[in-house]
Amino acid sequence: MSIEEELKERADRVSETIEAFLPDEEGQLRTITEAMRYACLSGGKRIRPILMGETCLLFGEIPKILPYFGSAIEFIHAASLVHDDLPCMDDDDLRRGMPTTHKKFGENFGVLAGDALLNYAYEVAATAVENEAVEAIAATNDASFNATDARMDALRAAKAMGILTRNAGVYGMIGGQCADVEGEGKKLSEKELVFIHENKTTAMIESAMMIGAVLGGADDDSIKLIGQAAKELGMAFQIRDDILDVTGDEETIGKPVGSDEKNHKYTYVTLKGVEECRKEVTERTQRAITIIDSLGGSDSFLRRMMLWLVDREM
Ligand code: GRG
Repeated sequence: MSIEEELKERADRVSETIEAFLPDEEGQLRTITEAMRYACLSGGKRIRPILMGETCLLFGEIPKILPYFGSAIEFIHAASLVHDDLPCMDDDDLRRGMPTTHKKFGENFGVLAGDALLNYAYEVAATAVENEAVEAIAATNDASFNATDARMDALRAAKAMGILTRNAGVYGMIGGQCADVEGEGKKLSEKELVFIHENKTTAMIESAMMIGAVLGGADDDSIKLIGQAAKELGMAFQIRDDILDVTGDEETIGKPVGSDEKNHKYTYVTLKGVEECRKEVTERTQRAITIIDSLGGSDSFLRRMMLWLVDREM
């Protein structure tokens, strides 16, 4: 099977999982639930949940709460795309080859669908944390359970919740977006660009991989190393995104090419040119791969996926 086929198989499984978590379209909430489902179920590579699962497998088995966190991170990602496409942000009409959520449901429901998905992500993740806490308490009163394991699972769920919320927030993705908006139309320094990329895009890649490591039972040093690898990968991923915005094919990437120029965005490509950017993508990817190899991942799907991500055409 090719890497694309393997990724597609995993992405389809993620889509089934998130579809099962999403609220049904019904009653007075029909429009908002339809918009939430549209924003989440109209394509997408699902790389964050897949990265979470594959990182988890480097350290242990997939625990039963991972689908909650995998779905939650995809809901946050979808919310961010819906808001990013709004007229007050990038004002884009096309996403994943389809009309953007506000184009289909109106600007008001674009705002509301983003809000609802962001909150729904936390509702789903909080359910996992609550379930693990209930099990840990039950285990202390029942000799047939291993209370220490149950308490560790509860602690890991709480840690995962912390990572999920922090990395999406003002000290993560939202903070990066704020700096991006303020930087529009300005010539930025490399330091300013790195701040934007590290927060707007990389924080969510970091969140996915670190949550995977935590839920897989990695020790603190390994979690830190995964964080470093994710930072390199996330930066390489965003620089690749900047390159594709200039050199990509609209049909393959599913959104308009030249969106950064249209929005007067100063990107890595504007700063360094395409060739220098390609070099940086390779170097950062190599550093990320070296870390994954040091953690025993030299034969892992995660490693192959990372190489594909930074060389992708979509
Ligand atoms: C409402 C949660 C929330 C946030 C508001 C608008 C905003 C703040 C943040 C935008 C962040 C953003 C859009 C970053 C870009 C990251 C990026 C490169 C997205 C493309 O990710 P892919 O390629 O997309 O994984 P698919 O379509 O495959 O899912």
